[in-house]
Amino acid sequence: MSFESLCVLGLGYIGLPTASTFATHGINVVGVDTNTRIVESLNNGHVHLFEPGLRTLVQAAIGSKNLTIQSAPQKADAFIIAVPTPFKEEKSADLSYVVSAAEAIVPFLEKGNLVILESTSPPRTTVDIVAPILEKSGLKAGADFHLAYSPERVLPGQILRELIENARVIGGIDSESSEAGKALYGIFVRGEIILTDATTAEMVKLMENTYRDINIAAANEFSRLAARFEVDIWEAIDIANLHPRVKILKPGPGVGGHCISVDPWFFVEAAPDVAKLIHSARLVNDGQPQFVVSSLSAAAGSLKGKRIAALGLAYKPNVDDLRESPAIEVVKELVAAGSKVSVYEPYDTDHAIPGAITCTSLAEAAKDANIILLLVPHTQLTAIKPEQINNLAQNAIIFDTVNGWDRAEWKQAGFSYSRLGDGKNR
Ligand code: SAJ
Repeated sequence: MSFESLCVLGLGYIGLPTASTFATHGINVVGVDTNTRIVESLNNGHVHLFEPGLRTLVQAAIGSKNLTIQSAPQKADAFIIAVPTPFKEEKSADLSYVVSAAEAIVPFLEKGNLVILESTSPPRTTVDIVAPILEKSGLKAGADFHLAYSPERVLPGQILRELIENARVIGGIDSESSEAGKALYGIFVRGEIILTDATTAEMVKLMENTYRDINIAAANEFSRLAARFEVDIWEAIDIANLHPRVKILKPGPGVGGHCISVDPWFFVEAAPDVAKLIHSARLVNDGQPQFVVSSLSAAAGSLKGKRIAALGLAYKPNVDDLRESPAIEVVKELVAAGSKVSVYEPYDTDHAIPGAITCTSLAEAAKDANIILLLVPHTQLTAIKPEQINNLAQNAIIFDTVNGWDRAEWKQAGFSYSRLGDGKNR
């Protein structure tokens, strides 16, 4: 099967790089987003997301005339659905974007087309939800058009490389659909392409992120135990990881982002009687901002009225993505505790948190602070030296939630320095 045209629905962190990569590999791509602001800004050459290399890639794709951006789909050989699947307040999956995208394809669907769902979805979404919607076209899934689930597995910050190099899972609703998916992604994927069925592919995606969530929860729980038993968790992890079969991840203020903090809930929602470990891990990670605040108050005394410079808001280092960020939860808790919080996020100096002051520089945030709180180990934040803070907030207490700074260096400069999960060096 060969493809000349493609329609990608959803131009976020996955859809936009995917559409652009297909376009730079010679496919005629229409990128679709229902948000007209995104459509306009892309058409004006402005990329609304920060991901290393993405701007250059998008500009090359648009410049080649192989990528056009519009707000509605059109006829194509293949369609990729890459819209978000957020979760609702009660932690159930919100499939409304997937449903709308599938409905938007219906008028354009033709015999022989391929439809791929990439959005992370609860098990059986492709078969039980997407197939029936597409069949409203009068065509039969499998018999008349191909349908497959193919999860994205790329790491934000390394999306462009991983999109091409990572192994790709393609789960068709039948073997012809899997083969069609392989022919499509084979255009640029250099990693292994593994074929399976749609529900297995959905489950694989959720298992990968759930596995990581559980492992981070273990690290976070260890950090709480270390604080209790006067052990330095960072030292203990380094030693434990010398064991050839142990690889403990890093504790921190919690798990954020739109993937790992969300996907495990899809299992919990779908099978609460079974997914008990998964549920507990979620609760541990979601409780970590609270642990940061109680550890900080153990180190610095009452937080009421204290001026705190909170450094970093993104969900992880060196990205501009603030979705589900535990750093934001920490700031909210501090505001609720009566602290005067000044926030500096170098990748997004506009983001406002009610009750906190948004700052555009380190100097603005740290000036006369009682506490300097490192929440995200962005390279430019871990590069901060004690001398810089010395000039701004000489007697500040340093609290490092991510082991981003060198304890000895700060101690030597005369600062009181504490680290999350370090019960030994208080
Ligand atoms: N984190 C820790 N400790 C660690 C590692 C991470 O606290 O040792 C935190 C991070 O700070 C962040 C969160 O976990 O808040 C998640 O970060 P991450 O780098 O582990 O993962 P994501 O969410 O950026 O990307 C994940 C990846 N999945 C896996 O590694 C199994 C990526 O490959 C997926 O494509 C992506 O989810 C997705 O879109 O599903």
